[in-house]
Amino acid sequence: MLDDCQTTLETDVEARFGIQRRDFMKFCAALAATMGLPKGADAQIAAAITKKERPSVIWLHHQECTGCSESLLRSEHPTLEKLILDIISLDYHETLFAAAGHQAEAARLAAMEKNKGKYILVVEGAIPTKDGGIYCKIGGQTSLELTRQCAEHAAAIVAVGSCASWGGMPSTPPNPTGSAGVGEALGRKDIVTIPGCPPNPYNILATVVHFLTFGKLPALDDKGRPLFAYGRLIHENCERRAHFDAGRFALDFGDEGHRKGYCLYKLGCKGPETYANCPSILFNDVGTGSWPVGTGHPCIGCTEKGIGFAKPIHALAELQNQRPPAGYPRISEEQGTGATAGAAALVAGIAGVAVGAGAVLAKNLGKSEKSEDGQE
Ligand code: FSX
Ligand code: SF4
Ligand code: F3S
Repeated sequence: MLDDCQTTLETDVEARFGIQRRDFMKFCAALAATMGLPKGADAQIAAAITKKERPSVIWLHHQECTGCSESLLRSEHPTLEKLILDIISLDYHETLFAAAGHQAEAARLAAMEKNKGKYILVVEGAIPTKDGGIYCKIGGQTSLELTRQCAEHAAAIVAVGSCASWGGMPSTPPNPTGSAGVGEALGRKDIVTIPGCPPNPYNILATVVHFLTFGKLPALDDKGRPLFAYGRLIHENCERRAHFDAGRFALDFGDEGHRKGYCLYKLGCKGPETYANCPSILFNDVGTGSWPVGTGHPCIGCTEKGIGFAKPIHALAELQNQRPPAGYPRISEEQGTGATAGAAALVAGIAGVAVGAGAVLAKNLGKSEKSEDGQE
C-alpha cells in the first residue's frame, strides 16, 4: 500500500512538476521548516500539494507595477512558479489570462459561482477610494466594486504585496487617489497580508500551501502578516549585524566601510524597524540568492506601513530593541525552575553581555565614530 502511494506520488510529482521525488520532498521539508512546523509536516504538505483537487484562485490587479506577479513568475527556482501554478487553479488573473474582454469577465463570474465560499481571492495592488474609486476601473467596474464583489463569497482573502496590504507606493503622500490596502478599503480585518515590494514569492507559496495542507491560514500578527515570515526584525538576522554591534558603519556609498561590508544603518537602513524574513530566505533562489542589504543597499522597509515609501531613505531607523540576533540563546527564560546553577549563571552572563552590548551600542551610535580604519 505504501509502495502504491509512493509510486503514485513519484508519477504525480515528475509528471506535474518536472522534478524528482527526492527534490520535491526536500522542497516540502524546506517549506515546513520556513513555517516552523513540527516533524512530519513535510509529508502532510507533500500529500496536500499532490492532491488532485486544486483550489480556485481569483487574482485581481489594481494600482501597482505587477512586480508581485513578475517576481513569482521570474523566480530563479524553476519549480516555484510551476508549483504555485500547478497546485492552484488560477481561474482569473488579469495579466496572465489568455482570454480578454467579456470572455475574461465571464470566466471570473463562472468560477466564483461554481466555487462559491471555497475560492481564494488574491489581491495585488492598492485600491483607490477617493471620488468613489474612479481612478482604477476594470471591465467597467471600479477596483473597489470589483474587490467587494469578489470578496463576498471568498474562503480567504490574501493581499499580495505592500500595495494591496496597506497602500504601498501608490499611497505615498499626498496620495491623490486615496489609495488604500484591501483591509482598509473593504473595512475588514480578516485579510492575510504578504507585504513587500515585491514580496518574496516563497512566502506567498508557503501561505497557500499552509491553507491547502491544514485548511486554515497560518498564525498572523496584528497586521495580518504570517508570523513565520514577519515575526522577526530584519536587524535580528542580518549578516552585517556584528558590524552594527561593534559600531562599524558605512558612511557613504562606495566608501571603505561600504566596500568592506559594514553595517548600513547610517545610510538609512530600516532593518531595525522592519519585520520580514528577507535575510533568512533571500530572493531569486531560496537559500542561495541575495537580498537588498546583501547587495549593499540599505533596507527601505518596504514591508512596513509608514516606513517603506514614507520615511526618507536617508532617515535613520528607530531602534526598537537592542536584542542580540536570533541565533543567540534566549535570555528571558525563567530562572530557578530546575535549571542548574551553572545554566542560570550562563543565562545571567548572557543577559549581562546583552546589557553591556546595548550600552556599548548606545555609545557607538551617539558619536560620529571613527572606524578601525580611521574613516569618519
Ligand atoms: Fe505593489 Fe505588486 Fe510593489 Fe509592484 O503588484 S508591492 S508596486 S512590486 O507589483 O503591488
Ligand atoms: Fe543589517 Fe541594517 Fe541592521 Fe545594519 S542596520 S545590521 S545593515 S539590518
Ligand atoms: Fe524590503 Fe527591506 Fe526586505 S527593502 S525586500 S523589507 S530587505
